[in-house]
Amino acid sequence: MRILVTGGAGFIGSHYVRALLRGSYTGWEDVEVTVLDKLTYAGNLANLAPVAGLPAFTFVRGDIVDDRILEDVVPGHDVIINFAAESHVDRSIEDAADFVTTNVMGVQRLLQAALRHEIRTFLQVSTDEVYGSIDEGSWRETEPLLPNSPYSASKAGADLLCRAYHRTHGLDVRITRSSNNYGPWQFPEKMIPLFITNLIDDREIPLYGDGGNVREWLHVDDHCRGIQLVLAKGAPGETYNVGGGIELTNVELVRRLLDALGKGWDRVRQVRDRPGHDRRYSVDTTKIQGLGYRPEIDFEDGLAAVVRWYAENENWWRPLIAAAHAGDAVRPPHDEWRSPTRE
Ligand code: NAD
Ligand code: TDX
Repeated sequence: MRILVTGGAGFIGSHYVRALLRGSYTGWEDVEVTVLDKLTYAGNLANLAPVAGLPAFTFVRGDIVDDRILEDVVPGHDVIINFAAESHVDRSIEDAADFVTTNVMGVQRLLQAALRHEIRTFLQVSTDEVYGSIDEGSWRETEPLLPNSPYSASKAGADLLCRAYHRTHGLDVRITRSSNNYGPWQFPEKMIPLFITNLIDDREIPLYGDGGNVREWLHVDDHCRGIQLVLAKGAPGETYNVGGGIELTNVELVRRLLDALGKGWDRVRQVRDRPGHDRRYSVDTTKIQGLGYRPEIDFEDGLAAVVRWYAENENWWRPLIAAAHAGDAVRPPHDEWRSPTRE
């Protein structure tokens, strides 16, 4: 079986590829994997170093929007798993153009190529953010899509295109909508790795608004296991939520990170809120549980391991931070949100 993993040099895609090629998924030990990745600021070949020398692995640098690349790469694969995306909400608030290009147009080009080359199954990795924000209860997959950020709007657009390619053309498209992921190799712009790396350096951590926003945290390994389950046992045209079950306010999470790193609340700088900041995400996972899914990594253990990973792998993240400070490929989020609202 030949699997094309787009966006496989990023945080979640590279985790999936490493797990797959390590033989973690029963029945899928004999696969060949191609990673197609543009290597944006978030894509990093170091994430794939553990599998780079394997005969079953091929890397191609390229853009999912580029039809010529897709014509070269897609034929001969049985499955496409699309992780490729612009993924950071703050960047989408600064300028959403790349989000629309990659997350909407790129997915359409990929779906069209999948159709042309008779790909057996196309799995789109989506997000719980497409549902919007929910004060109480949890979303089923049948809830309407009410995205609030340009990022989530672009992901919702992709989900709708996936649905349309299934309904119109009969393409076997499956969608997973996961809650917030955490784990090693996550680019230090997302909350958990940004805060851990800042705290290691004894820098302040910027907490948006009142810190009462709630996120549901899922270890990346559990997310990838959910994706694999949907590939192996899911049904064409269906969407599956993938959740972790642990909901925390940002303040509660910050307290855990401060404790883990032996720091006090004086490291927290409360800054202006993210515009359009979703208050709470929560997914109902009854449907994927029907396929046998349950998260395996306890949040406390998982978070402690992630803190250790960043402490032990400074050679991975320091160059990324240095590039950010040099104003290179990585731009910090909008300055205004970082200006202190409380001293
Ligand atoms: P990431 O930003 O770490 O990685 C994205 C990868 O896609 C990078 O390797 C990048 O180089 C590549 N890429 C970007 N544009 C491309 C293009 N035009 N062509 C080819 N490659 C391109 O993101 P991530 O956190 O690993 O997220 C992966 C997927 O999972 C995304 O689709 C995201 O929307 C979704 N998701 C993420 C989370 C989360 O908490 N991180 C939660 C739910 C869903
Ligand atoms: O500096 C920060 N300060 C802060 O208070 C950052 C970066 C974030 N936050 C808050 C905003 C959110 O309430 O922390 C929470 C988590 O923020 P992010 O890590 O930016 O994640 P989020 O916006 O929830 O989106 C993430 O989960 C769903 C991923 O980035 C998406 O790709 C995924 O789809």
